[in-house]
Amino acid sequence: MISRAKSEALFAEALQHIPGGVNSPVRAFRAVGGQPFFVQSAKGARVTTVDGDELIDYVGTWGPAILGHSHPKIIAAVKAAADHGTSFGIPNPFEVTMARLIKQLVPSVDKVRMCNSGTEACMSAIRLARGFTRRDKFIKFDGCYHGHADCLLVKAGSGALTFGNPDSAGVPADFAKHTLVLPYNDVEALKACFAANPGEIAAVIIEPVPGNAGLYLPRPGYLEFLRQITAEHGTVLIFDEVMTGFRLAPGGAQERFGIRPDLSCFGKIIGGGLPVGAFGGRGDIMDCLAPLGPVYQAGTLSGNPLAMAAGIAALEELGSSRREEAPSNAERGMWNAESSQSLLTSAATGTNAYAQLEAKGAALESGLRDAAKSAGIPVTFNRCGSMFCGYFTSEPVWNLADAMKADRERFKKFFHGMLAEGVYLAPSQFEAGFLSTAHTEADIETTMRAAANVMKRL
Ligand code: HOZ
Repeated sequence: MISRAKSEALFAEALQHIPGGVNSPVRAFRAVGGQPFFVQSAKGARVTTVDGDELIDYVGTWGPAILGHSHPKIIAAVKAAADHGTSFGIPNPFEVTMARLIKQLVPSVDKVRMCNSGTEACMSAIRLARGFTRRDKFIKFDGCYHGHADCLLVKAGSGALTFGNPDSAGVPADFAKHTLVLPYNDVEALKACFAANPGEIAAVIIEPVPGNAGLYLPRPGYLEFLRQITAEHGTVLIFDEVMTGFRLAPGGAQERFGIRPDLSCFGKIIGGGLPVGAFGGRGDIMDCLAPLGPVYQAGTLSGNPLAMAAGIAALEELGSSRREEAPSNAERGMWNAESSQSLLTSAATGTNAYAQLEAKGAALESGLRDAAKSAGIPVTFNRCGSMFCGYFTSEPVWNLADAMKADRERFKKFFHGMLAEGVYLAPSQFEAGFLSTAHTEADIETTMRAAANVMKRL
C-alpha cells in the first residue's frame, strides 16, 4: 500500500486552483477512481511520490522516457544549454542539429519544422496538407488521438475516450464537418470513403500503431493499402508518430513496418521529455509553409534551446544504438523477423537500446500472460516493441470497437492492485504502457510477481 497524506493535501489544494486539480484530464484518475498521487522526482524506471514511495513506472511521462527518467546525458545537456539562455525567438544552432538528426533517423523527412507539442504538430500537418492539396476533407480513425485541435477532437482516443466524450463540447459542428472518421484496420471502409469523396480528401492522418485506446496493431497489409490508396488519390498520408517515433525503431513505426508517409508528426519524445513537437516530410509539401509558401504556422518558443538540447541528447543516444548495432536492415527501412532476432541476440550484450526494449517487452508480455493464465483471467495482450496493453477480454483487439469490449471494472481493480504493489500503470484501460531501457530484469520480475498476486484477487 502506498502512502497518501501529502498527495491528498496537495490535491485538495489543487482542486481549488486548477480545474479538476490537474493540468491534463488523463492524470485525474477519473477512469479508475480515487485520487492522483503527486511526484517529487523521477529517475530511471522509477518515480518517487511526495510521500516517499518509489514506484516502477510504465507510463514514462506518456512515452518520452525511452531512456528512462532523468537520463544523465539529457540532464547535462539541459543544464549546459541553460547557461546560455532559455529562449531567444531568434534562430539558434541547436535547431539545425535537431533537424539534421531527425532527417538521419527518419528517411521520409526531407524537411522538418519544430513546434511545441504533438497537438501543434498534428494541427499544423493537417493545415499544411489542406494548403498543399487545396482540399478540405481529411480522414482520421476512431479511437486515434492526435491532440486537442478542434478538427481532430472527433471520435478521439486517450482522455476524450476515457471520459466518455470522444466528441468534445466546444467544437462547432462546422469546424468538424470536414473530418471523416473511419474504423481502424478496415480496408473496405477506406475504399468506400475514397469512392464517395473523389478528389476531395486532402489527408489521411493515422497513428500507425494506435496507442490512445490501449494499443492495437495494424493487420498485415493494412498500412501498405493505406499508402497505396492515398498515393492513387493524391492524398497526403500523415503518420502521427508522437508516441511511436524513435521508440518502435530508430525511424519509428514507419521504419518498423516499411511504409513511407508523406508527412510525419512528432512530439514529446524529441524533447527528451521537455515540451516539443515537430512535423516533417516531403520537401515539396513542407515548402508550402511560410515564409516560403502560403500556409502559415509559427511559434515564439518553437526550436527552444533547452528543449532542442534535451532532444538532441536523447536522439543522439538512441541514434548511436542504430549506428553501432543495427545498420543494415534498419537503413534499408526493414524491420523483419530476421533483424528483430539479430537485435534480440545483441540485447545480450546490452548496448543496443532497441534490442533491449524489444527483449524487455517480450519478457514482460510473457510474464503477464502467464499471470493471467494461472489466475484464469481472460486478457488479450497486445504489444509492439516497448509499447503494450493488456485488455481484460478474451477476444482479439484490432480496433476501437474491439477495445470497448474490455472489462473496465476489472481494469480498475487491477490498476489499484498494481499501484498498491508499487507498480504504476496508466490510469485508464485506454492508454498504452511504455517500457524504457532503464527497466531492469528485476523490475520486470517484480512487476510479474505483482501481477500474479493481483490477478488472483480479481
Ligand atoms: N494523451 C496522451 C497519452 N495518450 C498524453 C497524455 C495527456 O493527454 O496528458
